[in-house]
Order: sequence, then C-alpha cells, then structure tokens
Amino acid sequence: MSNAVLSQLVEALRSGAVRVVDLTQPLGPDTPVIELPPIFASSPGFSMEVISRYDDKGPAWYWNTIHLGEHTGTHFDAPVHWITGAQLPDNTLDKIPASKLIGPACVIDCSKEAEADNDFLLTREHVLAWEAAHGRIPPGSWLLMRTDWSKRKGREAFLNIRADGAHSPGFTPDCVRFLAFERDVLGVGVECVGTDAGQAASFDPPFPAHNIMHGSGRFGLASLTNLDQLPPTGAIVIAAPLKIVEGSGSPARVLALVP
Ligand code: 23J
Ligand code: MN
Repeated sequence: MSNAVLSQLVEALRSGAVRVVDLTQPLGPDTPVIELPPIFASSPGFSMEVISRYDDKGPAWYWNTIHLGEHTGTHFDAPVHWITGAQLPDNTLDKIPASKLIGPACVIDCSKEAEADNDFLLTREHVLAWEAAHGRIPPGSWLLMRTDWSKRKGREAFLNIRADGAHSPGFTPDCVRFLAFERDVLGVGVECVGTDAGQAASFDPPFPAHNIMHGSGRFGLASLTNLDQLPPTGAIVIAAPLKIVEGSGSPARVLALVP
C-alpha cells in the first residue's frame, strides 16, 4: 500500500498533477528581521562572506561563510524558543521528530481583512466559519494564515513600524488556544516577520502565538510566501529547519505539495 502511494506520488510529481510550491522567501542581506524594543537584544540579519571563489583561496571551488540570527527570513520556531516551552521534552531543533515537520495544510485567507486592517486578528469565530466551509481542521495540520503580507515590497512596508510599534496581523489568544487544544495543530504559519501580530506585546498573554503554541510543544513558521497558491485544504506542507543542536529556530525551506 505505502509503496503504491509513493509511486503514485512520484508519477503525480512527474506529470505535474501534484505541484511543488515553494513557500520560502529568498534569504539575503536585505531579508527583514523583527525589530524588538531597544531594551532587548536584537537579532542580526543575514550576511555572507566568501571563503574562496575559484581563486588563490580555493582554485576550483566557491563557498561562503554565513552569519545570521536563527529567526531570519522564512524560518521555523521550535518550542524551546519561548520560556513556556523551555522545559518540554524534545523542544530543540535537533530533537524534534522529523515526522512532525510534515502535515496537511489548512489555509485561511485573511488577505482582504489584513489589507483593510493591518492589525487584523484571526479569532476562533473566523476559524469556525472557515471550518463550516472547508471541514474540520485535522489533528496534526499546519494552520496557515494567508494575508498577502509577503507581497509587500521592502523592509518598511513589510515590518510596518509606526511610532507605537509594528502593525501586522496575527491571532487572538483565544484563537491560538482553540487551534492548539481543540484542534491539535502542528503549529501556525504566517507571511509576516513573526507568528504574532505586530502589537502582540500588549496582549494577555503577551505574544500568544509564541506563548501558547510553544508552551504546548507546537511550532511556528514565519515569513512564508506564495500562500495564495495553496487551496484551503488538500496541500501537504514540509517544513525543514536545520538540525541545530540546542537550536531554537532556523531558516527553513518550506515546501507545499499541491494537488
Ligand atoms: C523574539 C521575541 C519576540 C518575537 C520573536 C522573537 C519572533 O517573532 C520570532 O521570530 O520568533 S515576536
Ligand atoms: Mn521565530
């Protein structure tokens, strides 16, 4: 049976009946990084320096050194990232079972709402309305919030910081609890710089997507793109962070298999 499924998948990939959609942003020096209040340490963005490029330092090979914060660009948040997940078993990147990195995608289109209100928050009621149309979120799903935020050009528009902080969409605390405890999602994925709304520092609890998802052993995916190419249900998402020993997060190549 499993043999048949995998050979069917190979054939479907070859024929194009199943497409691979890349949900990953390019990772480079211009990749925007989250800005926290100045009292907190900040994360460096991406930088790269040449080791050799077919030259004296290596006549037949090209390679680089890279330097970056773990949470840069399209990236994966592990449970240990948040203090609520600090004591959980298998909470670091090197310990998360690989089987938990892949799951069905439930995609909620919030693009109109996020355009009308940059501080739009997804609620339990929105999710229930989505379920009425598309069916119940299966346990072990990635819940992906489409906002079209990835279409914003440049760091300023993407981070959308004003005098009172960042303005970008996210989840209400009640919605995160619902997704974690009543639907048992693998985690949430968003197009913004982090899984929490720009204003989430002032929520109760602060940063609920981090606090509650990671506190219950669940994951986050941030800075995704191409969510507009996914159907509401039926796609499979593979999120592959580096297996960093003790790592709290990592840039990831996030792929979707789309029927
Ligand atoms: C550290 C503190 C707050 C936040 C974040 C990181 C992230 O969004 C992240 O990349 O995990 S909100
Ligand atoms: Mn992160």
